[in-house]
Amino acid sequence: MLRKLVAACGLAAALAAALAAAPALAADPAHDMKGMSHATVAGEGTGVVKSVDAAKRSVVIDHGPIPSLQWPGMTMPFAVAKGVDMAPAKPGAKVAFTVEKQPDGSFAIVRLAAQ
Ligand SMILES: [Cu+2]
Repeated sequence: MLRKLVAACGLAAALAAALAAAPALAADPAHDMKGMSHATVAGEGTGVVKSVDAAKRSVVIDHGPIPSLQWPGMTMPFAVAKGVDMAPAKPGAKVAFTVEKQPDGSFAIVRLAAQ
């Protein structure tokens, strides 16, 4: 009986915590709407690095299809966003990456990892 009561209390505490957390998520509607009007356009891809220009933070990748962007496979250059480690970008290396549409309409790599 006592054990049941403790369990019930634990559940109540968990519920209270969940309820307390929920308003925190909804409490920033302005931020939410901003996120919606500037919806991020991004996609995940994999491919083979063809060439790298470290100084220009540019990498040419022969990438497979990226369904979320409705891109077929192709070889194309990408800018690599500031702060993204370019170490995995070595000619001939297989990489997995995330591209994100920039304000100017171009796509930049925002995540780059050896595959
Ligand atoms: Cu492409």
